[in-house]
Amino acid sequence: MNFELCASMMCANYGHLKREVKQLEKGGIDSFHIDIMDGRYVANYAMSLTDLRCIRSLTDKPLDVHLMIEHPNTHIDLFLRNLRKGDTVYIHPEAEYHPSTTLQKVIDAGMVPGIAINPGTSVEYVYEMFRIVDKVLVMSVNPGNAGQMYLPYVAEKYEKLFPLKKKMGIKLYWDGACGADKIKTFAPKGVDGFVLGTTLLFGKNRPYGDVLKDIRNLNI
Ligand code: S6P
Ligand code: MG
Repeated sequence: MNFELCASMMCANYGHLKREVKQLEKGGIDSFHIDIMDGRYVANYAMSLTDLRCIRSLTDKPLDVHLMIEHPNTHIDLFLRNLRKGDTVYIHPEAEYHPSTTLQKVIDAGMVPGIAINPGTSVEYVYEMFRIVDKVLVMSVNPGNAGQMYLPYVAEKYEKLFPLKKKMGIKLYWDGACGADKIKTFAPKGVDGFVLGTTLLFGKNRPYGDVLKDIRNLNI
């Protein structure tokens, strides 16, 4: 069965960033997930614009940029001008007064518009935005850190989202604590892609290609 695998680059080894990108690419990763944090919307700093630029220059694969920053509208141009057409930009709707205006900027720049929904944010709160976004990043941990525990109540939100995929023309992506069990259960139900971090891909002392091959060979 077909699903996308995205590498969460905040979990990569920054001592060898180029090698990491090349090995992930060779191993068959579909896209690179770039977690940008501002220390305000979430209490952490992960990747920066410089990291984004560096990874953008190392690969022709798509990037998906997950902006965990307050008022992304203020800084969105900085990111858009460093991306290529077809890259994805996710914003958190709660971080913006007028999220649709910000999303329109993403669309006008030729990027794929997305929203990220926190575990505590309801489908109803973001419903109208489904009319203009292509991708929905469903957080199964609270945003801010890698290596957290899966929050099982998110599964119920997915049940509300699956019937909306066709109706609203959205694709669903999993972000947070993604293990093989989650891919096995949720890919057949309709999750289109999975962000892989420390739970499944990084820090395992196994070649990325082997891990990715095992995931593609899961019996689903
Ligand atoms: C969290 C961030 C995520 C994580 C990723 C880590 O704020 O948006 O993209 O980097 O989920 O994966 P894991 O398997 O370590 O939870
Ligand atoms: Mg993320």
